[in-house]
Amino acid sequence: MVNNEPVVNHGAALRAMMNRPYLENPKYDEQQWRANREGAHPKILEFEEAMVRRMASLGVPMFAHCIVRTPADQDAAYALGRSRLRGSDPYPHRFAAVDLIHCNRGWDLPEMCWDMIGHIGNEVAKRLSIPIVWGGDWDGDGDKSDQKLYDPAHWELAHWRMMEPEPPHMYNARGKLVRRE
Ligand SMILES: [Ca+2]
Ligand SMILES: [Zn+2]
Repeated sequence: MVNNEPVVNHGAALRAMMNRPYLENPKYDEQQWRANREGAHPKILEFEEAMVRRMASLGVPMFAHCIVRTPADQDAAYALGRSRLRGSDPYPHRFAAVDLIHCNRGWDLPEMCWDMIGHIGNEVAKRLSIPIVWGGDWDGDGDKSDQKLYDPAHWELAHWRMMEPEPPHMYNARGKLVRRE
């Protein structure tokens, strides 16, 4: 059996991402509520919340840069070349995906850091029993050379293509499910 687990220097990766004082900065809190959560699937929000909290416990400030994109947002992302999908296509950020980035460095992290984030995210998802797909290794086989797109900030519910977006009125401003009909 071949061990495809990537070799990650967690100490160096962690040091490159840590910024404990920033976790107390009001800007950190402000960043947490920037993304549009309206209509997001509760499982992606549960994952996002747990992941941000887990990274903060390690001293690493992260936030959800993007959760829900409306069809118009998706068309804009397509026009800017940020996505290959149009608003009329099925697309994961309709309700089932999150882009998690570093609060100070955004996407600008070395690959060893993304590897560590990927590893921790998969652990968090497993603990919550949420089947998740990471954009740093889409098929989850530990091999990053077998994919066309490397998008390590991106996480999506594994079976979103078989799910329906929930009506937005069932959610409060923080994206929490408030009632079911
Ligand atoms: Ca792979
Ligand atoms: Zn994404």
